[in-house]
Amino acid sequence: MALNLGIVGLPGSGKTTLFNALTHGGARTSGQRRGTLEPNLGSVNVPDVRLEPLGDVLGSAKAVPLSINFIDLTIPRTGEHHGDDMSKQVIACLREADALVAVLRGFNDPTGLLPEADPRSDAHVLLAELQLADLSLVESLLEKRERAFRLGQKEYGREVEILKKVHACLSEGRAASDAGLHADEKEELKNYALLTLKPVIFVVTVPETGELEKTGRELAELKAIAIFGKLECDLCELSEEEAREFACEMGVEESCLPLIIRNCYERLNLVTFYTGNEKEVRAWAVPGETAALKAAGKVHTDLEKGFIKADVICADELIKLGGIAAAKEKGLLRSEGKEYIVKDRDLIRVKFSPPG
Ligand SMILES: Nc1nc2c(ncn2[C@@H]2O[C@H](COP(=O)(O)OP(=O)(O)O)[C@@H](O)[C@H]2O)c(=O)[nH]1
Ligand SMILES: [Mg+2]
Repeated sequence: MALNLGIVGLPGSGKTTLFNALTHGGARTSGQRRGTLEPNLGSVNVPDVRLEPLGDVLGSAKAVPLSINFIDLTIPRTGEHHGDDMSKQVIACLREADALVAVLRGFNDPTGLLPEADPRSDAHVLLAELQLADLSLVESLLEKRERAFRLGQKEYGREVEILKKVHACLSEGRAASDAGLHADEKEELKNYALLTLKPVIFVVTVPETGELEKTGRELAELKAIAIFGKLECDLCELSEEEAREFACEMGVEESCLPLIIRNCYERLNLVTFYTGNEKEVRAWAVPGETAALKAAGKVHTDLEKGFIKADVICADELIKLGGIAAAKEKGLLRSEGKEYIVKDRDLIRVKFSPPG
């Protein structure tokens, strides 16, 4: 199952350029098509140095890395869009997003149509737009649920209480994540995919010369990552070696894909685990503190339903030992139950009773 990241930002902030750099896609940038709200979709594999050696020791025919789906979507300022219901459209597109990558423009618009770069102010505008989209959704939900509750559908009582809390928070201009909801309350609202409940990773697209330090300092409070969007996009046209040389010359230490992946893992507190047999070895990501049973369910619902136990070993250890047989011999393949908390780099083989 892939990780879904929504690239959001104001028009002209460099989203499509970043999207192209990340996916090596050829989506048109807004210089070429200003004003469209059509999202771009693209997918990339998460580079993983363990996957191949792990496949080798397991004798797997193929290796399947974790993939990340990117969706590139413009969030227009209120009043700039003419669609009938912008907030619904945006929320629908970002429903599946596990996190948002918010792109802030740190370079000055070459066409001069946009105001001078002010990433901090753009961050406020962007967050305000996300809050407004949520507020509009929560208002209409609250109205419907309160009416249903008054008319006797008492099962909505709890949801109404939670929605009221969120509504109070959003109407004060704060994010739903500031409403102090407990995990089970968030779970209750899960289907509504509130944008301001999603983790946000701020990215500033900086000019190729100067400013970086200043921007970096200013944006420390947002924990923003600075990237050379345009430069990295241009690097896609070069061969790998040329690109590396050029990036080195320009002082780009880490390219935007690994940088964003790393931040995403940190922010979402993700751990990687592996499954593997002769057919394939595959990487998965789950939030830290996930129990083996839930992780098994991520792989396949049958594994969760019929879960008996899981054989577990750290992938690095298995690679060093050279295979499952050696691990068993040395007694290093542990047998764990459903409550076992999955650790980063675990290889997990679930024993289950097939349904039916
Ligand atoms: N100097 C500079 N220009 C950029 C950067 N990222 C995007 N641009 C330019 O800004 C314009 C808008 O970029 P685009 O990716 O279409 O923005 P979007 O509307 O957010 O998708 C294009 O002309 C890009 O070439 C960057 O990191 N540095
Ligand atoms: Mg665009």
